[in-house]
Parts: sequence; structure tokens; C-alpha cells
Amino acid sequence: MDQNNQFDKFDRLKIIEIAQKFSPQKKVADIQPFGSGNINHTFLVSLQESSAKSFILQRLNTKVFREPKLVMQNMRTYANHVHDRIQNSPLDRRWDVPQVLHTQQGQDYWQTESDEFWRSLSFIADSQSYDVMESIEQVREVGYALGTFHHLTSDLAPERLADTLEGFHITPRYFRQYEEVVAKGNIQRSPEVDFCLKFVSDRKGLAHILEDAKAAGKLPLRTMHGDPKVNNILFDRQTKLSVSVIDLDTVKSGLVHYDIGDCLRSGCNPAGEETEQWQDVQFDTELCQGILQGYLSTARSFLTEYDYAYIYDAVRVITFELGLRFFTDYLAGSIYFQVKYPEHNLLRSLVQFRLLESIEAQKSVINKIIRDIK
Ligand code: ADP
Ligand code: GN1
Ligand code: MG
Repeated sequence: MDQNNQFDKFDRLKIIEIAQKFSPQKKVADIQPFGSGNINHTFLVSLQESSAKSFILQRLNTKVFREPKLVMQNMRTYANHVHDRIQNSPLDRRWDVPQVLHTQQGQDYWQTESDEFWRSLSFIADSQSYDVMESIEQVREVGYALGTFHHLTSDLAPERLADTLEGFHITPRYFRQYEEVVAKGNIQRSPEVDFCLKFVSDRKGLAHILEDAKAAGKLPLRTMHGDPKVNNILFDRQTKLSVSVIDLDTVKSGLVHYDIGDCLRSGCNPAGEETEQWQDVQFDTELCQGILQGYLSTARSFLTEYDYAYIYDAVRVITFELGLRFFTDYLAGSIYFQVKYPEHNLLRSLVQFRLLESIEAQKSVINKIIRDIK
């Protein structure tokens, strides 16, 4: 299988065979690549019985998640916690958690002879995700979804979750990795690369803001999602309400600010993070207000004064961090994020850096939105 989720006949038959392990009773009809994630390979599995429910099959990227069994352990801890919490105090609307499917041997994964790690999840019924937000109603739902995730896990002690990806969202660490890659030399210069090098050098100071606040005890460790960009939130096709937060591989102990920042970064960029028109990228402050309204409708109860004080920093730090991660990966030869062409990660970093410039230019508007919404 190549990096772009393309697969040939041989792959297809092999993947169908693997999918069958998670469906001991019903025969698999077909598999199709699904979604647009940058890390794992995702397939939608359909079954021959037309009334039977399709499910999701994923090959976990074990270069990223080196201990995939811990990822599954966290998913269980999370799912059990949320199940109990909703049983004890039901939400006033539909909310689903993907169920992990088991093989006939009772395992929640299938490991191949060549050590590929596969798992299956129930398909969240009648749902769909979007790569780019289209309306205020939609972004309010995105905010609601993240707020609900934080609300439901606010009493899940973060120590109960394993660290599935060491260094994930520790911005100074990404900065050190960047410096190491640059120090190796061999950088192919171009106007875009020079722009990024200068951009990062001008904003070094950003990398420490959230980690310093954590060290000073201003921001506590909580259970965080780690990756709540908009296409990891599912919407009900009929009601258009958000119904689930998926992609639970990075649920672990951390700062909820990385989540809030990531949700704003991805939700307030109407051009989307894959646009080729990077120079036109803008941070939309109306969408920002919508996301925060939705978020606070469920998350207000556990936020402190410091939490509010760091929301603006959260959005600029995470945007910087992601731009830095894409740029470093480009310089290192695109070994982490899946790419469709050699300059893909460079373009992605330009999009994030341009978004950050737009955030910086609207600092006072964003801070006013945060003040008014508290
Ligand atoms: P990645 O880590 O590669 O981003 P995801 O877990 O986010 O993988 O899955 C990729 C896409 O597949 C999602 O954006 C979503 O569209 C779809 N998807 C994943 N899991 C489910 C599920 N349980 N139900 C419905 N759709 C899903
Ligand atoms: C990756 O897996 P996916 O595509 O939802 C990445 C996130 C980035 C995101 C940018 C484990 O998310 O951190 O913000 O790409 N996930 C991991 O699109 O690194
Ligand atoms: Mg995803």
C-alpha cells in the first residue's frame, strides 16, 4: 500500500481478509479507503448482508504509535468512563462513542506476520465528518463536541491514561527537533523555505508559553483529546448536530489548551489546512466566537480564570506548533505525516504560518471575544 491510501488488488484481498477477522459471523463484501487522516490508514468495510452495519477498519501507524496496545488500553479506559458517566447523568441529546470490535479470539486488534497492527471500530451511524467548516451553526457544534468531550472526562484522572505518544504537544520539544534537523544542513533553499526559516526564528519565544504556564502551576494536567481538529468530529447527517469525537489515539494527560487551540485553529480557517492558496489564508473571528460559544455551553463549569487567560495563547501556540511540525517533517524528508507529493508538508506549513500571521493581526479582536464570552 502506498502512502496515499491507494491500494492494488493484492492489498485489497489482504485487507478484506483482515477485515473478516473482526466479523466472524458475517461475510465482508468490500473495503474502501475512507476519510482524510494524516496518520493512520482507514477503510470502510461493507458486509454482504445488506442489512448488516458497515464498520471501520484501521491500520494504526506504528511508526508514530510505537506501543499500539497502549492505545487500545486508553480507548477502553476512555470508553468505559464515558459510558458510566452518561449512565449516571445522561446528556440531553445523542452522543456516541465508537465501540472497539473484537476478533473471534476476543482480541481488540489483529497483528499480521509483518507486525502491521489493525483494529476495527463500529461506524457511528448516519454520521459524517467535514474537512472545512461551512457555517456558524456547524462551528458551534464543533465547540459543543469538544466541550462535551472535556465535560465527560473532567473526572477521568489523567494518570489513568498511558502516554501513547511521548512528547506529543510539548512545543519546546518540537522546536528542539527542528533545530536538530536544521543543524544537519543539506537544506534545499527556496523563497518558501527561506520564509519559513525566518518565520520560525522570529517566533522562537512562542514555543514555551503553555509549558511555562504548566510548570508555574497555572494550567493543570487534565485528560485531553490531543487531536480535535474538525474532521475528527462527527455530525448526524439528518439533524446536523455533532454526535461524536473520534480519533482517540492521543487521548492522554495534557493541557486542554492544546485541544482548544487545535479546535480553533482548524475550525476558523475556511480555506482549510490543505489549500494551495496559502497566501489567502485567514483566521475567521466570527467562527472563533461560534466555536467558543459552543465550547462554553458545556465546558464552563470547570474552567478557571487562568484557563481563560491562556485561550489566545493556546490558538497561536498550537498553530505555530503545527506549522513547525509540518516544516520540520518537510526538511527531514516527510517521515511522519502522509504526503501526496514532495512539497506537501512545506505547503501545509505555509498555510499554518499564514494563519498565525492572521491570528496575530487580530489579537485584540480575539481577546475581546474571549473577555465578552466568559
Ligand atoms: P487518522 O488518525 O488517520 O486521522 P481517524 O480515526 O481520524 O484517522 O479516521 C479517519 C476518518 O475516518 C475520520 O475523519 C472519519 O471521517 C472516519 N471515521 C473514523 N472512525 C469513524 C467511526 N467510528 N465512525 C464513522 N467514521 C469514522
Ligand atoms: C494529524 O491523524 P490526524 O490526521 O487526525 C496529527 C495531528 C495534527 C493533524 C494536522 C497523531 O491528525 O497532531 O494536528 O494531523 N496527529 C498525530 O492535520 O500526529
Ligand atoms: Mg483523524
